[in-house]
Amino acid sequence: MVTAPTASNRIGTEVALGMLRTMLLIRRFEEAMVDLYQRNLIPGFIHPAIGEEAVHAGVQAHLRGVDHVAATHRGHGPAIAKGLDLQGMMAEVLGRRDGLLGGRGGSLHVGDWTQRCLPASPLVGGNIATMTGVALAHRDSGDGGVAVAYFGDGALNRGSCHEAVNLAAIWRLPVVFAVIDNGWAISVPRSYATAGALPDRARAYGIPGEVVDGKDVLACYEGAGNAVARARDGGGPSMLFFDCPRGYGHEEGDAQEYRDRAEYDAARARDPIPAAIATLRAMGVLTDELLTELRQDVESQVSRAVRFGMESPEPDGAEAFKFVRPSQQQDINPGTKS
Ligand SMILES: Cc1ncc(C[n+]2csc(CCOP(=O)(O)OP(=O)(O)O)c2C)c(N)n1
Repeated sequence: MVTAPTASNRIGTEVALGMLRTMLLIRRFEEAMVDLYQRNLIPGFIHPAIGEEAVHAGVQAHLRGVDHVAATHRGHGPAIAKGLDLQGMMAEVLGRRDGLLGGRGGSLHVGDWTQRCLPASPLVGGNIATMTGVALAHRDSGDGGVAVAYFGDGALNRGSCHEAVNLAAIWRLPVVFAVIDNGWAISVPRSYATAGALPDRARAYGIPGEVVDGKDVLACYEGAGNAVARARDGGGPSMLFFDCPRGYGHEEGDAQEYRDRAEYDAARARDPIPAAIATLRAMGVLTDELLTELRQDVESQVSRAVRFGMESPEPDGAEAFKFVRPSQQQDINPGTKS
């Protein structure tokens, strides 16, 4: 008798639990960051991606060390799923000297070149063409690597997005364009700014374009599996459209007065973490004890990161311009010039 594959034998316990761990880590890191921000301890802006954890956990479960990811202004999820150092990340968000970029980049540029997670791009859509270039480098070096570019539905409307996806398609580059369709670009609803159905964008380039439930980690895992394998095997790019309604403001502190309460509540109710927990329980791979253990481990990692970040010194003012412009690597006192 042939039995239909169940979620547990399609995915495997280790991968399933790994994805849950990633989701919990992203969520706790961002909750801790929001708390620090509300206490005025974080300079600048933060753009949490609470509710988008399943996308990064599902996509990045397929990645290998050689692969690259690039994030948007909501960059903590991809960075954590890539395994970046949590303490260095938290220190960076706090603008401290031990941050991954010496505290110069903050939340909006979080990343680590050495881990192949490009510093996030606060220029909307700024990473799309970059990742087409990274994919070209992977193809030419023959290292078997894949590039994943995350961006929002708003970024789809940048002209540079068209150019980059078109090039990736005609050159069959190993890149996955992962569109997180949260329905909004700050206060502009997608229906206002984006014509047509999203998968038609992919069809126009002759590449696969699949809509995936971005709140369902197994759906994200399976959707991304095909796209990553296709890229790795020389089949060229794909576009995935993760349906992921935004249950939060654009940035922390956004009062969302432009938004209908019922729509917000409905988006918020679709929380991928309880959904993943229920699925893993149904698969028989998650017990109460295991969940408690996972949560405790995540809690202690995030608390350690917060403590490390808070104890890290402020950056040295004399070093502030290092890396800003090549000529200023030596010139650490630009105020003396006209
Ligand atoms: C080139 C550019 N234009 C405008 C902005 C201002 N801006 C910041 S975020 C944002 C909306 C982005 O929406 P989307 O790409 O859907 O991502 P989301 O914030 O929804 O995750 C805009 C317009 C910017 N940062 N860069």
